[in-house]
Amino acid sequence: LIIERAEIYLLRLPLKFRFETSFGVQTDKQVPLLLLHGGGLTGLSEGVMEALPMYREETITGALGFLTGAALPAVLNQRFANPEAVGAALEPWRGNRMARAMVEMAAWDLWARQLGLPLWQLLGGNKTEVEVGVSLGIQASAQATVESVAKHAAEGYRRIKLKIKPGWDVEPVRAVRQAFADLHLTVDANSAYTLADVARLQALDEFGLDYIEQPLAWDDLHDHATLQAHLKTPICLDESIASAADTRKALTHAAGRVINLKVGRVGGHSEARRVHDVAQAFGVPVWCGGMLESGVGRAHNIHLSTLPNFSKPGDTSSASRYFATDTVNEPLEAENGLMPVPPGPGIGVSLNREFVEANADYHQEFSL
Ligand code: OSB
Ligand code: MG
Repeated sequence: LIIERAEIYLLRLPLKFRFETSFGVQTDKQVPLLLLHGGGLTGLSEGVMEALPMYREETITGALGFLTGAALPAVLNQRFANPEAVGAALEPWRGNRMARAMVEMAAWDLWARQLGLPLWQLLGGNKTEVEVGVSLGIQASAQATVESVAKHAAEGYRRIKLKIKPGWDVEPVRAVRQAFADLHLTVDANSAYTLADVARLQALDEFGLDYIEQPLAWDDLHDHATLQAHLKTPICLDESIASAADTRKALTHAAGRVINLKVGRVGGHSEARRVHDVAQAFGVPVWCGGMLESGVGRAHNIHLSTLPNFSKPGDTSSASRYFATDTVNEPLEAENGLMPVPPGPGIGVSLNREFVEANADYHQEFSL
């Protein structure tokens, strides 16, 4: 595996919906793309870092500096045995897992394309379609929440996740549960609560939620363990899990009972597989989260979701929900809550170069 040349694109795509979370309101999505060229083929990846460090600490400008100043020079024009070795070349550097993931994931795609095999087979997956749910932003009222849930449940999504924040939690959950007694329902607080809110979070126990996602601080496994001991509902960790080591520590100390696994957050597919395996050893299910990715990131997520311990529906809902035009040519649409794995070599999708080129705020090419 030799990477001869790289390109970075940065685009801003308008979102079809207003996405409100405990962080604030989002109406568009900045999409960093990495192309790695080698042997006449191209591997693709998408970064999940955002403009500002709201979700975790990484930012797009920080990633551009790290990629151009350190990561890309370290991997260009060298011989690697496999994509895992590409990721290992970036291991000496602290943090920056989202930026490292861009390089590692594009290397996986390039390698799979060179071998002529779909990524899911190389990762060790065993499905040709994966179960998906949907993540719904905070709505203006309980009534509007119930209507949005009704629409998406009717589309066949296998689980509905509601974003919550202090002051907007029990009311929408009660309204949805009254309307849909049997729905697989979850909530995601994106770190908005503290241990002082334990009574409020215990009040959610009566609604039969599958899990409560990331109630407490992004960097605080200890407080999550304390909270889990006071809740009947399982805690699902998202922001707090950046590695397989974090997963081991979280599960050893019962800081949660479910893991939201995002390949971009943990540094790439190799580390994602290790997180998956650690969770499996603890008997803990994982599911594939999302970061409002365009088609490139979405295709990676779908391939990863074919591993056996992805035993709960993920957040990779239909691409057409998010964007009028996607970064890839192929539609990525779920039907009856099942997302087909894009067939063909690598991640199975091709870049919509014309659209990407026309919408790029930034484009840079690298070779040594
Ligand atoms: O916490 O899972 C999250 C989107 C952006 C940042 C964080 C999160 C999310 C989502 C949306 O919940 C998942 C998706 O539809 O891609
Ligand atoms: Mg989350």
